[in-house]
Amino acid sequence: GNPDYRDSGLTFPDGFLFGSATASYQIEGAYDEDGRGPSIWDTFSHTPGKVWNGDTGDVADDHYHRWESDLDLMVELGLESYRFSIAWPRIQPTGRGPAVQAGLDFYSNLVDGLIARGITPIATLYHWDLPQALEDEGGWTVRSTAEAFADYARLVGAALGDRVAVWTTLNEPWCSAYLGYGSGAHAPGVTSPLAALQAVHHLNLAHGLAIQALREVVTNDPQYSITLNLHVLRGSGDQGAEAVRRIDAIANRAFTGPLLHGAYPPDLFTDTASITDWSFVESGDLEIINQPLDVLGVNYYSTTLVAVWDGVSPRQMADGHKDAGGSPWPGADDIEFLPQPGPYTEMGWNIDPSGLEELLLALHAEFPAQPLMITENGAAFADSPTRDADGAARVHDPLRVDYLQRHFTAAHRALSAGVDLRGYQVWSLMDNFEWGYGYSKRFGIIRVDYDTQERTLKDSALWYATLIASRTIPAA
Ligand code: PNW
Repeated sequence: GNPDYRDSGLTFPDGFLFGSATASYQIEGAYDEDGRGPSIWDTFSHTPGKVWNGDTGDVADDHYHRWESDLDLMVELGLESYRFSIAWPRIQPTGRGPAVQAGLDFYSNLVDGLIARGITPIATLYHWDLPQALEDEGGWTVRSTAEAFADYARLVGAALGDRVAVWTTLNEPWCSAYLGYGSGAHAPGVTSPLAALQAVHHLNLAHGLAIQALREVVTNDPQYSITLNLHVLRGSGDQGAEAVRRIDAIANRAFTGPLLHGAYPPDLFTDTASITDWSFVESGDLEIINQPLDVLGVNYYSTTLVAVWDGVSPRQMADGHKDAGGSPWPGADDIEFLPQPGPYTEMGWNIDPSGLEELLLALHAEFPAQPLMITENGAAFADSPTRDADGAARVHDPLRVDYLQRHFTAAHRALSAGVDLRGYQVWSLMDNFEWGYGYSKRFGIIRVDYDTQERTLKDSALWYATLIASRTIPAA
């Protein structure tokens, strides 16, 4: 029990899945090949001023053409699982209609390649690349998008549902709703508190409908899941507890409530009453959303410090979000987001492994029977390539190694306390398109040279390979 979490020598149980994660738009490129339709991220990244440096996912890591050699890198690391996402517009270019065979084939080959290498496939159906044609009809603000998502899930489930081990419906609906339709920092770049709350519900509904559709077509008894980026909140000042309650309602319980308790929290309705009466929640929706989850995916990077604003001094908004004009916190204009003590990653996010332990323990306390999986954790740092004396290409990234060591220690502490934690997918397998930050932030444990597409295992990748091979946390 080292209070700074720099422990080594801790061993993980057999069956605990050591893996890594990516997402389609962030790595694939080939944005107009084999019948792929445009997604909201193509539109957004091609709109001047939306993404740092005008970067786009047109080429990204060119993984669409390099997937086989990328699989071989996974073998070098000894990965036991790989979490990837499926690009909806490769399957249905307009979000509706029959499946494009070439799109299904790409993911089918990927899944076969994983299984042939002994790597468990964890497939996410939606990591933010909504077909643009559906956005043109209202996107996540309208119910018909949730219904279309179920049809898409059925097509993918029918094609891959004999081999995928874990199905994740949505990645981080918080980001889709509040950054996509509230702050506007993410595609489609809408800045409307009402639209954000409509999106929350239609994303929740899409999850439930998709699980129902998958259950109808899969044949291999997979696990069903969703991945949430729950906020680990700390309060400051006299009304710290009230500030935490407010942000917990909108950021966390707006999802865990319907998903795991079968109801939206009443305080969410009262907190947002000036924006909407939530009449878009129809009778029967909560039963659809409240599906048993075989595993709940947890993404964790940092903590959040909140206070009730005094209304007089300048309101602090050090929340680590790109300022894109709107607020990601509908109905919370009286809440401040305070700066936190460092150290920080290159994103400006504070490093605090105790938050991961706290989150896992809190989830276990609230949902004791719920298995959990860390579906993302990792860090962006501005590491750079060097050559060793023998000429070998190296990337020394001691800050990322330290970050991972401390967060694996936090996860191990939660396991030891009785949390049913099933695995850990490091974000990310390789440097990639970091959304509004383009290629300026590198989360990979493998470096990508964007001029040559050359891949180099960073020291963190070698460290992770040692952890996986020994199942024991090495010294950083
Ligand atoms: C997650 N925020 O995104 C995503 O699932 C990944 O695709 C992404 O690359 C990774 O975390 C690192 O950012 C987030 O502003 C994006 O709070 C933004 C936020 C959180 C998560």
